[in-house]
Amino acid sequence: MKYIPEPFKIKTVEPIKMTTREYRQKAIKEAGYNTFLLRSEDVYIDLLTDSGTSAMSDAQWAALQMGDEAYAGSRNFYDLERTVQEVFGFKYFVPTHQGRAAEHIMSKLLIKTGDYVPGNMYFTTTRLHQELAGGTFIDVIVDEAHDPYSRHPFKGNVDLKKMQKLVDEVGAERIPYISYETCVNMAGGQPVSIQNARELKEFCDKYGIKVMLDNTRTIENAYFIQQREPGYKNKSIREIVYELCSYTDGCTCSAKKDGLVNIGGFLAMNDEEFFVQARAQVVIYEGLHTYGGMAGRDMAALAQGIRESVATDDYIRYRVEQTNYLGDVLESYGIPHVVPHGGHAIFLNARAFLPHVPQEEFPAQSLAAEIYVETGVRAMERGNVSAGRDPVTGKNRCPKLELVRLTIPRRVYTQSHLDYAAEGIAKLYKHRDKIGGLKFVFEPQMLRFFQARFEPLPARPMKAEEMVEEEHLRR
Ligand code: P61
Repeated sequence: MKYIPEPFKIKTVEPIKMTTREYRQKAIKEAGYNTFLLRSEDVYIDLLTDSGTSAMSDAQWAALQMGDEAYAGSRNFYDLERTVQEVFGFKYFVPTHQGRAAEHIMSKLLIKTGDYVPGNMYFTTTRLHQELAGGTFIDVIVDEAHDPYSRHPFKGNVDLKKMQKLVDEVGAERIPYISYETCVNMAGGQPVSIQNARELKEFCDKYGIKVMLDNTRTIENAYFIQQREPGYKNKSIREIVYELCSYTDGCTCSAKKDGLVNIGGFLAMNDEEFFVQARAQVVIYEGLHTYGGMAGRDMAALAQGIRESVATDDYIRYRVEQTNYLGDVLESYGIPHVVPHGGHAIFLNARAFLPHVPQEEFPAQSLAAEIYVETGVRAMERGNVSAGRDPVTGKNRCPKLELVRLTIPRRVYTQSHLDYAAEGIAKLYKHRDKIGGLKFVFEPQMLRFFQARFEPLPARPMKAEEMVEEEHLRR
């Protein structure tokens, strides 16, 4: 079968509003050309994020009713703790309200001023917490990750030569841990391989460096391992997830993605001392250590969500293949995007879509705004705006990847929604030469992409050689 049909049927529906182009032009202007600032009501198909946007199952809604809302010692805490231990294999569990809260606590506890924290590409909130704790992030992902057209099957992998270079330059004692992300978000949702995880763990053990997993999309990553890595075809997703985690010392997790819930997160680890310290921090920033910012019912829904996502392989196969479907339709229209297709999203290559808009004029930001005006679909910039400024030089970081992310919420949209989105983008592609760049009119200092405001710049004509260069890029 070419595309995997939904392993569920629909029990509740939520109406969504279709709007006119004129309406959307006004809405995006009011939002300062930033899709984060649009009202959800004004969006037809919301592909901003897969974070907290999943449709919960009937069993999860039932679990919500079973929330034990005790301040201390909620039975849902113990159930969630046991589920995390069983599925991911870590000894200790500390709940938080979402992923960045876990990152905050981990960074505060493990990083000292002047430390270096390597990672397989930056993530916005992860790097910010490392910097706020006095650390410097170092990118150690394989070079292929920065090339939108490299077909490497595991573009999320860490390059051990880059790790060795960092150890030689700064000394292992200044590297408390590596932040190891599964299905690397900023690279296009690209997986790591089990072999890479195993080798990384061996390397790090030699130097006393911890491997801390960003466990946000490990279940999606396990599907790619099952499909692509020799020896894993007959292993279940659950077995692969467990094995992958066994090559790490602990994790942070935004449970709003793979966990199939609208809110939640956690830290987990094997080291008892780190656990005791994390529990001490959680009561300062989040809440008591048996709820960490979640209601009892949230913990109940999350425990059920984690169990469901690994109970059989059907759900995750459908999930990742639905993303792949959107990529294939865009491919059939010749729309430039990151390959291989990632797990949670398709990432348009804004450099190739708008070769006439220089990176200082934020082509991906502009493209996301134009996609909204053309189609009512909301996407997210993942380029120069998201990367922010270097804290030392104050210059824009200008990443190699200048992308627009079309993110698929879990179990929410149908194939026809995705067809509609792709068709609209293909229509826009035909008159892309009319699209200009943007300039900042309001630029927050940290995580600027969330609240920044822009104004449009006039479109510069597209030169023949830019078209040619773009063709070259696509090959
Ligand atoms: C997302 F534009 N992701 O992808 P929290 N690690 C990883 C994540 O993907 C992640 C977090 C940690 C979001 C939400 C979001 O620049 C942005 O539960 C791999 O969101 O706190 C979140 O987890 C943080 C969107 C976050 C952004 C930061 O859409």
